[in-house]
Amino acid sequence: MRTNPKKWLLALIALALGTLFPGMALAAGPIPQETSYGLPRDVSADGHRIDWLIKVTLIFVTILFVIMVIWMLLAVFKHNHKHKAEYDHGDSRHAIMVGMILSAVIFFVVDGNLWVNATRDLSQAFWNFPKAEKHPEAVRIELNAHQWAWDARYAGPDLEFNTADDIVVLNDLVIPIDRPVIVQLVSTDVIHSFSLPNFRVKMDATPGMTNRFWFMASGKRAKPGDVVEIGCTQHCGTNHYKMRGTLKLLDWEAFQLWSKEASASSKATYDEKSPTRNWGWKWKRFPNEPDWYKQQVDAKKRSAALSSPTSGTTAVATTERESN
Ligand SMILES: [Cu+2]
Repeated sequence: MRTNPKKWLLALIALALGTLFPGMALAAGPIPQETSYGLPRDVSADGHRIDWLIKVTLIFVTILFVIMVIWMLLAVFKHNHKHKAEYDHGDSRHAIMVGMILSAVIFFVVDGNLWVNATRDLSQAFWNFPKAEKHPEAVRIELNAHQWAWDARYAGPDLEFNTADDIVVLNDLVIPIDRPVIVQLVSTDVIHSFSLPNFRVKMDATPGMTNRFWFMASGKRAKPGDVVEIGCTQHCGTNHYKMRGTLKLLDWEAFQLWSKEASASSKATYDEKSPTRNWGWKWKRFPNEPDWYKQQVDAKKRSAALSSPTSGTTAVATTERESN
């Protein structure tokens, strides 16, 4: 019986679609739940980009795997004792051309797809810091990795880092949903790696460097009160396993309330001699990063000016200075 190539192609396409569609159905439906198989549940705005790359690459390599297995089976069953063996070194023009064309197709389709889409994802999302920075309600966090915990710091109401009203937490972070979170990450001892599997985000904490990344929880994929895991993905010593933290997701109002309370209690217990409190730094401005502090102060002035009875003159003054 002859194998029908059309039938095989259809079977492969069906397999490919079957792998793709469960993910798509989840993305469009209700908030996905954690399962004990597959990828960790995605709660982020951009994690689906990484998942797409993984799924498509899985489909490509599955197709290649099936083709290779069929090819080997054909070789086993077609070339048997019924005919005399023919030897060649594989250096004929035909053999070299087939090898090169096949390699080129795999390289340009599988690796090319990864390269083009990963580059696009980096520029549109993961390395698109201006997108996060221009959001007026973006949350900034300073993160200090050390053996064996994560110290995190939020600026507090004075909008300045390393002051008495900073919120300082250990291992358990809180962020708002649908607001970008920008993190500056350092390490005080060895290399650690801050990992948020549910956001498809990971960044090394390297001694002597300030590394940055940003991410955002999506209201379409997570609900307020959800808690996801933080892990260290760089083996960093005996108690590496202890660097498990949590990230709690709140809606914007609840987050503001939490910040207010956490800042008040941090301020009340502030001890300037405590090394666990005073490890922060002035928010580092990377090239082309707008002056966040100035922006926030200006925004506060603007809203104060608008709500005051003599708003006219102050608002004009602010606008004039901006246009200069
Ligand atoms: Cu670590």
